[in-house]
Amino acid sequence: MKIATVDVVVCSPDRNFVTLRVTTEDGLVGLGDGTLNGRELAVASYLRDHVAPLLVGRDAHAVEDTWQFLYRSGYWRRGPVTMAAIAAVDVALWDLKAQAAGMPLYQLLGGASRTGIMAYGHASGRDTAELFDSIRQHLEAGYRSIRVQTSVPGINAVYGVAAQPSSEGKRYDYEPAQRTPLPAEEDWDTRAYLRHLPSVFEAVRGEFGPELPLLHDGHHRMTPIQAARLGKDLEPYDLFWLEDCTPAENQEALRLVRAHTTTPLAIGEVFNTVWDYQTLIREQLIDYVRSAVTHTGGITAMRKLLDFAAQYQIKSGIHGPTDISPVGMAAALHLDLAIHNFGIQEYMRHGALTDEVFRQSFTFDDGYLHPGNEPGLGVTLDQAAADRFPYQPAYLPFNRLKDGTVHDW
Ligand code: CS2
Ligand code: MG
Repeated sequence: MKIATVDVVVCSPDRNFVTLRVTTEDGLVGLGDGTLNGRELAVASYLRDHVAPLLVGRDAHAVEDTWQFLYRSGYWRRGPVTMAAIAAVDVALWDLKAQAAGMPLYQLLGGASRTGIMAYGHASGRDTAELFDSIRQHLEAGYRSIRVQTSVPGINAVYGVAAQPSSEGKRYDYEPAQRTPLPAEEDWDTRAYLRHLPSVFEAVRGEFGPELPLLHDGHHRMTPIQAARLGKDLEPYDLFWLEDCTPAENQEALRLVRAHTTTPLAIGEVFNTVWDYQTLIREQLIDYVRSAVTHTGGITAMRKLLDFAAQYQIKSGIHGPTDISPVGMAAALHLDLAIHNFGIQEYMRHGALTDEVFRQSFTFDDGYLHPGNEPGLGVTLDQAAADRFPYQPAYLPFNRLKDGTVHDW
C-alpha cells in the first residue's frame, strides 16, 4: 500500500483546521488532523515543506516505523508543532490501514471495550440564572456530564463563558474569542476567582442534586498553593475533575496540590509527549490524562501514553474542544472505545459549516458518543466545501492582571 500523494488542506468553516490527506496508489484516502489553535500555518508548513516529501513512496502500512522515523530523523524532538504534524501523519495512516482492512479503526486497536463513550459538554453563564439555563439546555440535548464555567465578579472578561448565550444548537464559541488579526486582551484576578467559584458549585449542586458529574477547567491560572486551596474548597461538591489547575510543565508542583486535596485532577491538553507526564503518572499525581490525539503524536503515541497511565489507575479524558477537527475527534473516539482505562470524552459540537466540510459517521445519543462502523476513521473531507472557507487569522485571548502583568490564559 504505497503512498502516492500527500497534501495539506487548510480551511476555516466556523474556525481554522489543518487536515493532512494521504492518498495511496490504490486510491485510498486517509485523513489526519494537525490543527494547532492560533498557530495553524506553522503546522501546515511543517507538513507541506518538511514531511510530505518524506512520505511519498513509503508503505502506508508501516505506521510504527513512520512514527519513529518522523520523531527521530528530524533531530529536533517534541513541541506542539512537531507533534501535531506527526499526529496528522499517524492518524492518516491508521485511517488507511483500517480502510484497507475493511474495519472501523477501533477494531484494529483491540475492539470495543464498552458500548458507548461518556461525553461531557460545556455549560457556562455570566450569572447563576444563565448558568442554570445552560446546564438545563445541555441536559435536554443529551449530555449527562457537565463542565461548569462562570464569570467572576470584579473581572470584566467573561472567562470560559460562551461568546453567544450558550445553548445547545448554538455553538459554544469562546475560542478563538474573536476572529481578529491580534489577540484580545482580558483581565484576571485569581483571588476573586477563588472566592467566587465554590459558591457557584454550591448553587449548582443545590439545584441539580448530587448525581450529575460536574467538571471545571482552571486553564493553568493558579499557583500550586492556590490550586490546593481550590481543590479543598470544592471537595464538598464532589467534582468529576478539576482541570489544568497549575501550569504543569513543573510536574513536581502537583505534589503539593495532591497532598492537600482529594478533588480529582486532570491535566495535559497543552502537553505533547509522554515525557510531560513522567512524574505526574509515576507518582500518581493526577487522575486523568487530558492530551489530544491531535497534539500528542497521534494514535500510536496516545495509546502508549494511556497504557502507561493505566498501570497507575489513571484514566483518559481526551481533549475535544472545537479546535480539534472532526478528524481528530473521530481518532479520539476510536481510541476511547478500545482502551480499558477510558474516563470521559470532552465533546463540544462543531458548527454547521464544519459539518459541511467534514462528513462524519460518529453519533451522540443519550450522553454517549460512538465512532460508528464505517471502515477507517469514518470521516471524509469535501474539498469543494473546504475551498469555500479560506484560512482566517484568529488568536486565543490573553490575560493581564490588574497591574498589567501578563498572566496564564
Ligand atoms: C479548553 C480548550 O477544552 C478545554 O478544556 O481548555 O477549549 C482550550 O481553551 C482550547 O483548546 C485552546 O485551544
Ligand atoms: Mg481545558
